[in-house]
Amino acid sequence: MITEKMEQAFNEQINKELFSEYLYLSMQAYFERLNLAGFTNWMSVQVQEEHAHAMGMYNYLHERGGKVELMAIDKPQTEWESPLDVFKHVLEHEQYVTSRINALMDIAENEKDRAALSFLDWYLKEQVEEENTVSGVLAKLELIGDDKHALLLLDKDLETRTFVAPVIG
Ligand code: OFO
Repeated sequence: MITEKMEQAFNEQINKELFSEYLYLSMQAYFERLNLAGFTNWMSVQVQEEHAHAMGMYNYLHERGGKVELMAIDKPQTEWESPLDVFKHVLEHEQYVTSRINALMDIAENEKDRAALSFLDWYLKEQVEEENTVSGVLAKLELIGDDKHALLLLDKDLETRTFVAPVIG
C-alpha cells in the first residue's frame, strides 16, 4: 500500500509530466510552423518521453494499490521569439521538473517509503540526462546566433533523434 500523502504527491507529479508533454507539443507546433523539421522531430521525441514518464508513475501507483486521479492540465505557452528562446524555456522547465522530483523524494523520505525512493531514482537520473541534453542544444544555439545557415545544419542534425521507449523503475 501507499500512503495518502504519497498518492497525492504522485498524482501531482503525473500532472506535471502531462503538462510537460503538452508544453513540448506546443513547442513542436511552433517549430512545425517555422518549417524546421529537425527541431520538430526533436520535440516530438520529447513529447513521447514525457508521456512515458507520466505513464511510468501511473503504472507505479496502480502497482502499489493507489488511485490515479487525473487533474486539469494548464494551457501551455504557444509563442516564442526564436529557437533559442524555446530552448532557454526547455532548460528552465527541466530544472523546475528536477526540483519537483527532489521534492517528491523528500516526501518519500519523510513517509519512510523506500520503494518509492528506489523507483524515483530512475527519474532523478533521467532529469540529469535531460538537463544535459538540453544544455547541449542550447549551447549550440547560442553559438549559432543569427547565422541561418548554421541553424539549418543543426536542424538537420536534430532530425536523427529517435524515441526509444524507456524501461522505468
Ligand atoms: Fe519528465 O522529464 Fe522532462 O520534464
